[in-house]
Amino acid sequence: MTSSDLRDSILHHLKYSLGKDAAHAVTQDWRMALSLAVRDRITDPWFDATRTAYAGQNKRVYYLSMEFLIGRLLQDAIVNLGLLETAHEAFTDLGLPLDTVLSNEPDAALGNGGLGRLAACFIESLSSLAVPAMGYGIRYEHGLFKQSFVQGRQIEAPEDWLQQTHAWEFERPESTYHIGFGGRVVQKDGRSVWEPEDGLIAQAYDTPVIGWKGRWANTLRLWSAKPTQIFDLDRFNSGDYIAASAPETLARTISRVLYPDDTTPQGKELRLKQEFFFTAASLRDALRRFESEYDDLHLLPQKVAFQLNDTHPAIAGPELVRLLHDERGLPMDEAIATARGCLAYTNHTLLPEALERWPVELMGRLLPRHLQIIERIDAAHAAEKPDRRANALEDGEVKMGELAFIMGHKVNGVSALHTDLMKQTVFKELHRLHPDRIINQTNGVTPRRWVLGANPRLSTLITDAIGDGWVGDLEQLSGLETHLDDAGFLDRFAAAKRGNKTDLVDWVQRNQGIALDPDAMFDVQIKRIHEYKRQHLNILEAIALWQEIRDNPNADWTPRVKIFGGKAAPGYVFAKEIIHLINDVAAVLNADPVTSKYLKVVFLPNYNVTLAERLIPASDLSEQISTAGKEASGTGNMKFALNGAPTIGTLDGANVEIREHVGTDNFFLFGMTAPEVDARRELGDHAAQAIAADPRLARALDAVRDDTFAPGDPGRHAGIAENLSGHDYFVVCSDFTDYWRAQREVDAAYADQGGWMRMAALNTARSGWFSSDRSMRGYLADIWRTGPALGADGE
Ligand code: 26W
Repeated sequence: MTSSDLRDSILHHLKYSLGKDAAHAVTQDWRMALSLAVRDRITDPWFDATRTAYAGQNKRVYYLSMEFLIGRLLQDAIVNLGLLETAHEAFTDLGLPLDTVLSNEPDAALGNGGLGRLAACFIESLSSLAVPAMGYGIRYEHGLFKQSFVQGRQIEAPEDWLQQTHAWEFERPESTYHIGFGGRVVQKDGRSVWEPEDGLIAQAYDTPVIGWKGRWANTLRLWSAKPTQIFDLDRFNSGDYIAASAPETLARTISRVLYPDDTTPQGKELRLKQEFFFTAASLRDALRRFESEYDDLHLLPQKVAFQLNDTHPAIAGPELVRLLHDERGLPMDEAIATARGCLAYTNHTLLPEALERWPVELMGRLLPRHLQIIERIDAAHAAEKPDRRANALEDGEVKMGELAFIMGHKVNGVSALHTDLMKQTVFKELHRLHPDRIINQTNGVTPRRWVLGANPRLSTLITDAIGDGWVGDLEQLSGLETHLDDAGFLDRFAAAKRGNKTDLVDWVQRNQGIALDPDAMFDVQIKRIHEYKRQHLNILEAIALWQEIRDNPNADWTPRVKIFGGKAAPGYVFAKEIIHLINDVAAVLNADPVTSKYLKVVFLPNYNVTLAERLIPASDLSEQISTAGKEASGTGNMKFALNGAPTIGTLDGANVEIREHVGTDNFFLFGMTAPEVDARRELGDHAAQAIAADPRLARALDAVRDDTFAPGDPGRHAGIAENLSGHDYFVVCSDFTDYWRAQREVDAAYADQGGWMRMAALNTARSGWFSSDRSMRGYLADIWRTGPALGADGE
C-alpha cells in the first residue's frame, strides 16, 4: 500500500463512512477515518485466519479474562501492518501530524493493572504467532476511573471511552445468548434442570487483533449486557415511563462498570453476576462453534482450551459441567473429566485478601444449580483422592481458587518464585494431591507495543545494528552484545534515551507546568498503589536524601527526578494516604531552592497504558521494590529492562529472573528474601529495631510525622508514620537501610555515564526472553498442547 492509496482510503472514509467534508474535519474525524482505513487492511487477514482455522480443524485457545487493558489500538495496528512510514507520509500530504491523530484516540482502560495488561499482550502474541485463539471479556461501558489530584489528594471521575464511537469493534446483534440468574432446580425425566427466574442477553462485540506483519488476526470478543425486554409495556401504557424502563437499566448494569479494586473482592453480588455473565456467554459461544464442526463431545479437550485468567471466570468449571451433563446428557463423571480436559487456571496473586470466596448463600441464590454441581465436584474429587480434604466448599464459602484448581488440568503461576510459593502456601494441600498440576509460565510483554511502538528511537538503533528480526524473535536482541564495546553504538544508545527524556520533559512542562532537567536521572515507579509495592519506601528514601542534601548542599550529588504514577482503589484508604504524602513531599522538595536542582519529585496523574508508553522509554531507573514474596511477577519490570532502564529491586516475582538474565552486576539488588521477610516478621518489634539502628530512617519518619510536609496541619500523615513505626507488615523499615545503600550505588553508577549506558544497553540486549511470544509458546507446549496454524513462511 502506498501513501497515496492510504490517503485516498482515509478521504473515502471521511466522506462516505463519517459524512464529513475534509475542509471541516476535526482531529477526531481524521482519527476515525484513519482507523477505518487501517481496519480495512485487517479484515482480509482476519477472515483468512478464521477460514484457515476451520479448514485445518485446529484446536482453538479461548482466553477468558475479566479484564483486557488494551489501551490505544490505532498505532499498534499500524505498526503491526508495517504502515507507520506510509501513514506518516499520508498525513504529511493531508497537512496534519500523524502523532496528533494517533493521540486523539481514547485509551481503552478495560482493566485495573497487571492482569488486564497481560491479557492484552497475550492476545497480541497469539495473533503474532498465528495461533487460532479468541479473547473473551466484558465490554465495560466505563473502564477504570480517571484520576486527578486536588490539593494532593486523589479524586476519581468516571471514565467514558464509549462516548466516542469505538472505531475497532463490530457489533454482532445476531451473536447473543440468554443468561439466567436465580430461580430453582427441578427434576425432569430424572435430570436436573435449572429454571432461572431472571435473565438478560449477552451480546457480542468483536475487535480484530492483528499480529506482527499482518499475517494473522484473532478476535477479542467482548460481551455487553442487554435486557430481554426493553420496556415493561403495561407500565409504559399506564404512564409510568420511568418504571417501565427499569428492566433495561437493571440488565445494562451488569456490563456498566469495571470494578476498580484489584486486591479485595468485596463479595459483591454484581461482581459475581458479571463473572457468570461473561463466562457463561463465552462457553456457550465456544461450544456452538465446536458443535458446528464436530458431533462427539469427547473430542472437546482435543479441540478447545479455556484458559482462566485468575479465578474471575472460575465458575466456568461448574457451568461447563452443567452444559455437558444437564443440557447434553453426558454422565456426571465424564462431564467433569471432559471439562477438566479443557480448563486450565492461571493464578496471579497469593495475597489472602485477594483470593475470591463467595458466600454459599449468595451462590445458592444466584446460581442454585452451580452450587449443587460444586458439591458434586468436591465429592468426585474426594472419591478420587480419599486421603485428604481439600474442598472448594468450606466454612460456608465457595473458594474459587480451590474450585479452579480442582477443575483445571494445569494450574500455573506467573514467575518461578511465585510458582514455588504457590506450592508451599495457598495450594500446599492440593499440590500434594496433584504434584504434576502446578507449573510455571513466567509472564512476558509484547515487543511490538512496548519497544517498537513506544520507543522508535531505540528500535531504529537496534534494527540498524542487528536487522529487524528481533521484533518477531526478541531473543535476537542478544546480538546487541557484540556492539557494546563500540563507543559509537553506546553514544547512539545514549542519544536515543536522551531524546525520549527530552520529549517527556516537554510533555511534563506542558501538562504539569513542572520543569525537569533531562540530564538528571529519571527514577520511575509506575504501578497500582499498594502497601506491598511500597511506594512509601521510595518516598521515605526521597525524604532522607533531601534532608542529607540540605545538610551538605555543596557535595557532589547525582541529580535525580523521582517520578511516580499509579491509581489507588477508591476504597483503599492507606493507598490514598500514600498518594497524598508523595504529593505533599513533592510540593516541598520542588519548591526548595537549595535542593531542587538535585532532587525533584513528580506524581503524574491518571497513569494508564498511554502514559506508560511515554514514561518507560524515558526512564533511567526502574523501581521494583515490593516486599519479597508479594509481587506475583510484575510485567512493568520487563518493559523497563527492555527499554534500557536497569532495575533497583528486591528478589520478588520476575525480578529474580530479570536479574539472572541481565547479570547480577547490571541489577541493583537490595532487601530481604521472602523467607527472611517471614522470619523478620516473627520479631514483633522489627520496625522499632530498624528505626533505632538507622538515624536517617528515624529522621525521615519524624518529618512524615511532624508538619514538614503538611504546613499548619500536623498529623496529616500520622497514619503512615504510625503504621511504619508500629505494625509495618510490609517491612518497609527493615529494608530501608539496604535500599538507601543500593540507591547510593545507583548514584555512583549513574555519575559514570559511559558505564551507565553500557549497563542500560546490556539490560536491553539480555531481556529478549521476556517477550510474551515466549510465554505463549510455553502455554502452547505445556498447557494447551497446540501450536501455530501457519508455518514461518505463512503457509
Ligand atoms: C477481585 C479482586 C481482584 C482483582 C484482580 C483480585 C486480584 C486481581 C489480580 C489477580 C491482581 C493482579 O493484577 N495481579 C497481577 O498480575 C500480574 C500479571 O500476572 C502480575 O505481573 C502482578 O505481579 C500481579 O500483582
